[in-house]
Amino acid sequence: MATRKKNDRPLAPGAPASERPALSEPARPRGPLPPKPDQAGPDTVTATGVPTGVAPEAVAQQGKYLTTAHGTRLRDSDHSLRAGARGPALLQDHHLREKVSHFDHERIPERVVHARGAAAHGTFVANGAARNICAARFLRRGASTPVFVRFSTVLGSRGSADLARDTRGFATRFYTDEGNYDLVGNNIPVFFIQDGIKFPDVIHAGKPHPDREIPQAQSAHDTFWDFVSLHTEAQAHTIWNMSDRGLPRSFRTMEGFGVHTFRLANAKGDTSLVKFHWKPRLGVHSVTWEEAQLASGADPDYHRRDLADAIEAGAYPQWDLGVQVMPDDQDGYYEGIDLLDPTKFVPEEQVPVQVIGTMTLDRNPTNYFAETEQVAFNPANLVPGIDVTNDPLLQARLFSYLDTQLTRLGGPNWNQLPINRAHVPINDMLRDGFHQSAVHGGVAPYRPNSLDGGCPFTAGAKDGAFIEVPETVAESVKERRAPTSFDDHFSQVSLFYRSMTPVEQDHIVAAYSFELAKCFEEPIRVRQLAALANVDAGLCARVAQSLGLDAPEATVPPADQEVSPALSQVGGRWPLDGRQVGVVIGEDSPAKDVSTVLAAFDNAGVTPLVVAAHGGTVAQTTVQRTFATAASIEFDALVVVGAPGPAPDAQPSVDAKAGAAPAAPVDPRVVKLLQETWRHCKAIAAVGDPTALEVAGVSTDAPGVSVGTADEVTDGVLAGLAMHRAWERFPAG
Ligand code: HDD
Repeated sequence: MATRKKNDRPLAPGAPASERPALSEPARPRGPLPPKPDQAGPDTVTATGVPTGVAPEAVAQQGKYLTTAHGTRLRDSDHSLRAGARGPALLQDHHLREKVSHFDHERIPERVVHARGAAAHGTFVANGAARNICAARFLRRGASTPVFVRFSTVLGSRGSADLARDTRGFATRFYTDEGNYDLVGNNIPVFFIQDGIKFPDVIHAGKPHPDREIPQAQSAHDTFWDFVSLHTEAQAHTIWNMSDRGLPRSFRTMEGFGVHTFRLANAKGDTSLVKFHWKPRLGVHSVTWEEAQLASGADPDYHRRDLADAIEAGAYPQWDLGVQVMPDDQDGYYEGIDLLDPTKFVPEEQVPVQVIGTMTLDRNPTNYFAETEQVAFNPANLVPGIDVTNDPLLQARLFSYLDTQLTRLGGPNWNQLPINRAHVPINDMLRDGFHQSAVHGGVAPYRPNSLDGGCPFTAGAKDGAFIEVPETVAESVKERRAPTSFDDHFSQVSLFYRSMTPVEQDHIVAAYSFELAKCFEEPIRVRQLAALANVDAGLCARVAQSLGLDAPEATVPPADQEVSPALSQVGGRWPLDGRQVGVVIGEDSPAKDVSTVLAAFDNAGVTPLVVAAHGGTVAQTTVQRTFATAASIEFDALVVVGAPGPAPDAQPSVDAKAGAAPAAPVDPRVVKLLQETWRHCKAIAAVGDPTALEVAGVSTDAPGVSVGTADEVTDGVLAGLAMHRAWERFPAG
């Protein structure tokens, strides 16, 4: 609180100038103001677990007695107040009105894009490698910073399926000791458009058709392909969506990208241009299109469940944060690549990614709405040392994210919500507005002032102020125009396709063929084929053949024939943390074999899920999935121990007596599990009896298939899991 000084007394009207107090502002800041109530929320911990000092029993729903929203204890919350047990409800019933009225207003507008998401808390630890290029304190060696990360799909509504073919959002908030820094990226390093003014266009085209509001959460429809075939700069992003990147196996196995080029400044003010990368320690893996479709029905929460389960199981996902560093000569080009064009990436072979720290996600949110839904990221949340560039897509984002929260979170005070609150003192001069939960002290929320002792003061560079990097603005003509370097819409799309392995190229061909076949209008298919002709003649010919159309000729000169192997996600051996294996058993499966298999997977950090004909105990083992509830999509590999046997309820058919075929030797649901696992190129094994595999048509000498003792097959399965898939089997009939 400001203390009034003697000469602060109000003047009588018309007092002579000589009697007026000195006009100058206070010149030195006084000590810090006491914390405001908005810096100590009503919850016991802040969003990232920092204790606020409030007793835990004060948390809603944790206390002993049920109360109204105003704290009065309630005797009954199950019956409304009525005029007699069979009479009408009374308007007097405050609790009925409060309970129903609050419920009526429980929903807020979903995000206009990225509505469906899942999130987790964690920590980022810097390794200090960025010390020469960036002054941000959270990048100093050993600095440990709380983070909150939200992953999302882009197009679908909040209740849509996780495994839609789509881009995934990868938004990270660092609660640094210099304020919040938000890196709001995607799992794809390029974007659909070059200028933010086109964002409403691409999103309107991708969202369901406005008349019937179908299809949900997907790009396989006319308006999307109409737009991207006309607006060919979108081809750069589209091919990534048509690749395996559009169908991640897990949020834990996705790369993340800051997309734009950012400008870093070190303590001396030297600057460099960087691209941010998140590299998953588990590798980059995807599912097949058939699995994605199955998952959308069997488990629409596939990714959300996987993230929460892995964290709960202690398999904490980790990503290394890396940067590609380019010199900042302020013209924004690097060896012919326009760094201000967000449809372009910098091949890792050209500029390697240097790791500057590691993020570990180790805590699930306590409450989805309070944290995952109410978190509001903003690319404009920057800290000293990290600045934006003139990328016209980024420039529009600097406006959009703050603006959208006014509607979504109902007013200008969303930054006071626990999940959005910075972990540093807030001394702004923003006041009032809907849902103001701060009780501001002081009388002078304006600058300059003398009544609050001039506070708060502005800071200088030494006090940790954010100071924009001084940049010469080269062109000063006010115009609506893109630089000519933005005209190249195809060379990196070709590079991407050429850099894929044959199986990845097959997936891309299949994806374009599927999506375009879903378009009703033939001119749209023909126009998209014309774009593909400029990407790769072979790709275009294969998609054209699938659609039954002619392949057009390219209209731009062919790109050079370089490749970037780093773009492919096939190959390598990866950690197994949090992987799941289905272990199918029957009444006659040897209990010793079952326990050997389960122990081997447990020891390797893989989660075995026992599948049997019925729940309870089978072969002395607790069953986790029955043939009715098991779905192949939740297993990264499948092991059959012994003979799972025929369907338990299989009765000899009426015709059996007349010599018809007896009941199938293997339950058809097990056959289906095996056939899907086979088609999806996952590891398969049989301990002892290979009958089930043979009935399912699984070739026992194919890559990724093992038959043998319990020890032999678990070794084979673990090796198969480490390679993710036996793609040699693709396409498996
Ligand atoms: Fe955006 C949300 C990522 C371009 C406008 N965006 C949003 C989210 C992510 C991205 C991950 C979800 C954040 C969360 O989990 O809450 N957006 C991107 C990337 C882009 C991009 C990587 C390009 C490189 N976005 C972009 C443009 C605009 C927007 C050009 C507008 C001009 N984005 C929004 C938004 C959203 C959003 C409408 C919806 C909800 C929100 O912001 O908070 O303002």
